[in-house]
Amino acid sequence: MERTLILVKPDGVQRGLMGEIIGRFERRGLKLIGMKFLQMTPALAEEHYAVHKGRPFYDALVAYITSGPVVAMVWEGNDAIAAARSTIGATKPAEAAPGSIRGDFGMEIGRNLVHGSDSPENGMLEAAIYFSDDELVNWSRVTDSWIIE
Ligand code: IDP
Ligand code: MG
Repeated sequence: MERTLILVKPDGVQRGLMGEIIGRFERRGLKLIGMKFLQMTPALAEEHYAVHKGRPFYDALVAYITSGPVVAMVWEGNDAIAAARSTIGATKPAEAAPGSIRGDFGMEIGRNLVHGSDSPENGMLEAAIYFSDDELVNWSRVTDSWIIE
């Protein structure tokens, strides 16, 4: 089972799209195992986006992600990384497929609504930035046999 760390970024929260965005992962068939609503600190933003440090957009990215509260979630599933990233859509919303979150709600790369981990390894690492082991819930979903063959 892969895990992906998903954030509803501050624009998604401010625009009243939390339920809409969370519902898309839920309907897709990913299984939620952790969720919290939090204000990111600059230190947390730097840890999350360490890979982008030094890029020209880095300061704006940290300002964006700390500009208001976010929803942090861990979703689990076979191929959770790829499934979540296709539900999210391309990084540039103008190029994201209609039907994806960014393709349906976004216009600009600096306001692209959602984060999703880009590899199984980063899914585990990023989940651990936001959640301790005992904050992640191991539960059985009664619909599993209708979603997983
Ligand atoms: P991803 O979120 O689709 O995985 P990444 O390349 O990992 O995209 O970039 C992380 C985030 O940094 C993007 O979601 C976006 O918010 C921001 N970002 C990436 N490239 C640019 C850029 O060229 N200008 C402004 N913001 C950018
Ligand atoms: Mg990324």
